[in-house]
Amino acid sequence: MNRYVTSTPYAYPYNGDLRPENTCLIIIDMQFDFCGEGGYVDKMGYDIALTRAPIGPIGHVLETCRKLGFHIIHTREGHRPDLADLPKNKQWRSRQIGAGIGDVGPCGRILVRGEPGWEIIPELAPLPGEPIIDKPGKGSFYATDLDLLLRNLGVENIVLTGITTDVCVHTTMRDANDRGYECLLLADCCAATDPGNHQAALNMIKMQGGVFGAVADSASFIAAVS
Ligand code: C5J
Repeated sequence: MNRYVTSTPYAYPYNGDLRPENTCLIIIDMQFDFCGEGGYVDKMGYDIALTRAPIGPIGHVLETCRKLGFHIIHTREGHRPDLADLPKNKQWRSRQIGAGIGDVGPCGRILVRGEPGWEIIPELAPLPGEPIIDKPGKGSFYATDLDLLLRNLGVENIVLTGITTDVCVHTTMRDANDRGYECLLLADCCAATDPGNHQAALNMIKMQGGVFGAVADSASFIAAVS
């Protein structure tokens, strides 16, 4: 039986083959550093109310996916404590805006593995058995084994959620699309540090008949799979 999510610019997935066995929910970087008080985004001066807004909708999607047996993968952006995997230009730029990666902040060293700010928020904490991908970059495939995991699991469809829409979520979606995965971004399960950038990122996906995949909201996804 074919199953489609009501989405734009086309009903997702393109072939109607949407099953827990071939579909993975990816939750990107729901860490204190991106949506917690005193974390990286807060230190940069952006409004964490924006990046906290998707917590509730992601929670509903996560609960549904767990109940139905979908594959679930979490990601965390962060660097080794000795910063050996931190490009110098990334560190330099972060210091320009007053939130130096690797420097000490209210949530420990910013974006460093093992520090309080780097942890996933408790509302969306991974369950034992749900893989966590630790990535040094914005994309979830670069310098990680995500592709290997997805191929071994038989995943064809990826449902993207998390923060931020225009940076880590978009980089991951573009890379996944190039690798042949059929991608759906859930708009209310993502956020950017600038609402205009969030909207622009959604618009980009929908160009050219869905150049990177499709966009839906969490209610449409839940309705389609339930
Ligand atoms: C950023 C991310 N925005 N998770 N990281 O630096 O999108």
